[in-house]
Amino acid sequence: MILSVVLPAAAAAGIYLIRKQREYAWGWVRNTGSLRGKVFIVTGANTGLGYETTKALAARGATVIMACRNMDKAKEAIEKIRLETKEGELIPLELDLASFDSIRKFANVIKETYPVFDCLINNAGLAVQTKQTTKEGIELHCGTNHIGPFLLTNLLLENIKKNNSRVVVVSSKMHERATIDFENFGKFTEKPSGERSNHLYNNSKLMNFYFAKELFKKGIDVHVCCPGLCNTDFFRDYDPKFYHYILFSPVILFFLRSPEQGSQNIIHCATDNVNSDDMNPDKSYIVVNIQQTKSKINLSDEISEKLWAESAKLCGIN
Ligand SMILES: NC(=O)c1ccc[n+]([C@@H]2O[C@H](COP(=O)([O-])OP(=O)(O)OC[C@H]3O[C@@H](n4cnc5c(N)ncnc54)[C@H](OP(=O)(O)O)[C@@H]3O)[C@@H](O)[C@H]2O)c1
Ligand SMILES: *[C@@H]1O[C@H](CO)[C@@H](O)[C@H](O)[C@H]1NC(C)=O
Ligand SMILES: *[C@@H]1O[C@H](CO)[C@@H](O)[C@H](O)[C@H]1NC(C)=O
Ligand SMILES: CC(=O)N[C@H]1CO[C@H](CO)[C@@H](O)[C@@H]1O
Repeated sequence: MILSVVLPAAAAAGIYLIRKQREYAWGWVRNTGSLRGKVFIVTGANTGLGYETTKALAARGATVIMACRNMDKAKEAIEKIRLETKEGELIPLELDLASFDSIRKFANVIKETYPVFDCLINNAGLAVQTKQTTKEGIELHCGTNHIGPFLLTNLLLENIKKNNSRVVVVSSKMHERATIDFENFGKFTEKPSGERSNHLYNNSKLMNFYFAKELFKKGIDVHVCCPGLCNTDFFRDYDPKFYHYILFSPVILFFLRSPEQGSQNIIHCATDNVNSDDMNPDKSYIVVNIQQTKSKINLSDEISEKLWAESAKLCGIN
């Protein structure tokens, strides 16, 4: 009788403590130094990790250019942030990473209005279940998660070099079990048989790492990170049902971070004076737990150079 109360209570207390321990281990950006006068560009700033990053940067006084594909959502996000902080400046600006036209327009506006900025945070990204393409017909994961940010960063590269701006690439641990299929670069391919997970997403996140490596080789102060598994809108296309929550409850309890927690690695990459060499993507560093931990993959120069060339070809730049 007593046991039937004590045991569940003890189990609940145990789970709670483990969860708290996990949250502690994930870490938190403790630096609250002012970012007044600093300009950050955050893609996908209206929701999820981009939203939390934007809010935290603004709270420290930064100017944040919120690069969003939907201006109504951007404005709603600003209203929401303004309920929490009046600091900083929030500037919504239209950017659809699945359209070269939109990317070029956005880059031109930045060049005219904010030619000097401190940091470009390539955060926007997605995973979908169906066969979809960008405006130019590029497979959607490759197009939105890699090619779009590739073109955007390249269009702004002169500005980045001139002011020694930092570039943050939000990748994922999912890159570790991925490949870059040059035969079908930018094209849809079927899942390998027996796979349930999204290979196209994994592959696009590996492209993020190779992209960061090439930027690093060009002398850019680039930081690549994984935010961890986070409770954002990211899974919207997977339409989670209540039984998924039950089925995945151990994962949720022990691995799922809040969006605010997940944004910590991104904010850390964007604001901390981390030694640039420690962040060398050539050493395959990935930021998890705020400290740098080594990623498992070996980023070959051959692949990173080929990816750069193929991506440039696809964007029609040189
Ligand atoms: N959540 C996780 O567990 C997790 C884990 C590892 C890595 N990541 C990475 O973290 C980044 C942020 O994801 P999140 O979790 O914050 O997801 P999210 O809540 O779905 O937010 C994604 C953001 O990207 C924007 N976006 C999507 N397609 C776009 C396009 N074509 N042009 C411009 N913006 C576009 C979305 O805009 P709309 O609102 O208009 O759709 C949204 O603002 C992604 O790169 C993702 O790969 C997430
Ligand atoms: C995608 O990455 C995850 C995590 O590394 C892995 O478990 C999964 O098998 C990968 N999927 C494919 C199709 O490679
Ligand atoms: C990584 O790749 C390079 C060349 O592609 C190779 O020379 C090196 O031995 C590899 N390192 C590991 C640890 O596999
Ligand atoms: C916005 C801005 O001016 N950012 C930086 C540009 O570079 C100089 C030094 O090179 C920095 O002092 C600025 O903060």
